[in-house]
Amino acid sequence: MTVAASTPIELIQGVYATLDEHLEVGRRRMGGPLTLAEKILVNHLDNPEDAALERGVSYVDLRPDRVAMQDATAQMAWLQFMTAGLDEVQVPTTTHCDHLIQARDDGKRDLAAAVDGNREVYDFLASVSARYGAGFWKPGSGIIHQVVLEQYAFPGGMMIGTDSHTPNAGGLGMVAVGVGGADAVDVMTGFPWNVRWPKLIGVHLTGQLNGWAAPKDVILKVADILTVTGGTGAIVEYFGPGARSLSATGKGTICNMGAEIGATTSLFAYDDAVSRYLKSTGREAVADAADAVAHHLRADDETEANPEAFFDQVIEIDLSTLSPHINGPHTPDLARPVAELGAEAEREGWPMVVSAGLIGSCTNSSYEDITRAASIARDAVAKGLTAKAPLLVTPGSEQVRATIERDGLLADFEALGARVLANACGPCIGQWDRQDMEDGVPNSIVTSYNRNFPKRNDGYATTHAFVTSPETVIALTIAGRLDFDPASDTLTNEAGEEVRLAVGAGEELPAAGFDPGEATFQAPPEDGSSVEVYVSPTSDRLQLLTPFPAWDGADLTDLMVLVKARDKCTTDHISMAGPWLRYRGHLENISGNVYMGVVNAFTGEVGTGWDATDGGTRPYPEIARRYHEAGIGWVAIGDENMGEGSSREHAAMEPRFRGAKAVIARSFARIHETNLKKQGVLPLTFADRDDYDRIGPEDRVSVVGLDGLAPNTPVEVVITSPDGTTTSITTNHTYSANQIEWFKAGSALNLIRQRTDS
Ligand code: MIC
Ligand code: SF4
Repeated sequence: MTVAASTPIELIQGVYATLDEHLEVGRRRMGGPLTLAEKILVNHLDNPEDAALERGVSYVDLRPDRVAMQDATAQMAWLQFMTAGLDEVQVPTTTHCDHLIQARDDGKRDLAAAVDGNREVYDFLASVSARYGAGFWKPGSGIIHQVVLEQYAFPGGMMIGTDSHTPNAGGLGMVAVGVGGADAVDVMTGFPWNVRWPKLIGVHLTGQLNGWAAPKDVILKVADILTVTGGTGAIVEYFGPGARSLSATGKGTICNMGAEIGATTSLFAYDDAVSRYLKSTGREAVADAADAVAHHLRADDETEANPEAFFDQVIEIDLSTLSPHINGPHTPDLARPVAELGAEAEREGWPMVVSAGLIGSCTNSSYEDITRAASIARDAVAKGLTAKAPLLVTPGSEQVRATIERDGLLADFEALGARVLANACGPCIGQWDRQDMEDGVPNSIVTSYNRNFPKRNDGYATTHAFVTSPETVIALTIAGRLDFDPASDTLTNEAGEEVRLAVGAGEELPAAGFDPGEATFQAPPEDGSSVEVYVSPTSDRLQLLTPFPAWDGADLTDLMVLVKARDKCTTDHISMAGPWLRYRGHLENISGNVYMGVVNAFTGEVGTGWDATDGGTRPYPEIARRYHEAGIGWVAIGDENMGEGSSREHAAMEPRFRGAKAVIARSFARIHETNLKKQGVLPLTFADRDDYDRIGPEDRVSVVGLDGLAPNTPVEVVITSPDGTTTSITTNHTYSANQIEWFKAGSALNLIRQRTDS
């Protein structure tokens, strides 16, 4: 298999060739017209005739067209793949270096420092990709999702990626889903990808954006309506005249941040805007192929005419009346119009002064985003204004960077005093060596990113992060205050005059075409078998994996409660990013952060708990290590939406490695739940949500009757309190029959090993 810098037209034609036949099967089986999501899913079913298609209930096997992985998750995925004993990936796969570059000075210097500091990891990823036939995008090439949008995504395709924002490619009409590394390894080793047949949420867009409103505001509004759990288990499909009025990259922004509502993915239909984008990024042949099957690359007309009959839930948004929004702090679904933020900040005591503005991330770093923000910068400079706070800009890809440099847009930002960082995630994932602020000082930042959990950007718990569109970021940074509404307020310039910022004027695509910039793609050799993949036994950043032991067939008895989490417990709370990204390829070392950010439900303290071995209080990672060394099994208890956020499977592998047997929560985020299952840890939910309150710090927990573990059958959990009284409670699980085999084998990977060995 050849893996190139873009998806070969033959692959795309192959996907389109089966549409007629498969969609007929789909219409017959589902009894009528299909939504776009259903069309793409049916066309990728391993077995369209027989798969059980019960929304939100049955599991199906799918055959994605591609796999993409970013450096922070790819390390663990490749380490797992290496143990499968195959010679080559079975599906086109790419590795992208974007998460490990720290923002400090400027793009050039930061990139050089990263190449130097991460050499061992980059060498590993480059060689492992070459060895097994995958494409490699070097550091500096850009953020995975922007590169995928520019090179690999195609309408009607399906891909999985080891990053929760993989749905970005939904902007081009692709079903693109974020998964843990073990799911990626299934597909890379030639097995189907197993997922629950999704529910469908339709978002009907009418009207047209105007004034300061941007595509970002659509998803900020949807997040407000659905909250961080409202999209769980669902694909969100956008349709209607308003959808067709948006640019392809604008659609990408909306799909990208659908990760924040827990959606499996989000999706737009193929239309003229997508065609224009494909052509502008050098993919005329893809646009022509899509034109030939265009009727299959949008929902059947009946679904738009009568959406309630086809979607489980329908949301109406009129773009003409949508006002600019800003969400946060601390959660991406706390929304309000920009005009109302000042009053709320005043009421809540959030710092009114903006201490930094950050533009970029995979959500908002397209050419159009940057042109809109740059036009505001230009206008501000012309009107005698400067930015009141530091402004940092990260271009999404080398192609975007080279193009905006050529078109003079970087200069517009620099004239306002902005710093342009490397084409990478940077401060979005805590890779920000922030010099202008100290920990402990309450401050507010505005970003065009998608996540804003505490400590996410600069590692400081006292930073309040608000997410909004790039144009609102730049306006609030110029004003230096949260209580500035660019649509109605004025600013005083150097000459003492009152001036108003002009609405941003974006260009959808560069008139002079894209400048590809530096060549940063490395194709694998024809035959990679002689490429050496080196992992030093003394490395502190990479460690070969030892398979987890299989289940011994006995019930899990007398487990300690290592941690009981209160409130939000995202993957950032379970396995922090920032400085810990360094250890993403070393399971033992990264386990040094396990549950570090969790709020202890018993004490309210962050990251510490009761150690049963001596009754002391210690940081969770230390207790976990001590339990591991003493061979003590344990459980973790969670509240709602346990494991919200990232796809990082470290949040499941670390507990597994340290001896977790089960995680019992009120509810789980999709990817985290799957990651736990894949790694052999039981994710259970309280049948009675109040049972969460029954669990005390010194209780012992037994999960019993496991030899009868079966789909749709509750699992009994017995809680023994220190005085010996026992309480039996009921928990539920979402295992399918096949997935139970993962638990029995000790991990899903152990099963793959058994199969590839035989
Ligand atoms: C994120 O935005 O949280 C990340 C970093 O991109 C993660 C992946 C990771 O933890 O490596 C994600 O969203 O999946
Ligand atoms: Fe990178 Fe941030 Fe996007 Fe995650 S959300 S992929 S860290 S830019």
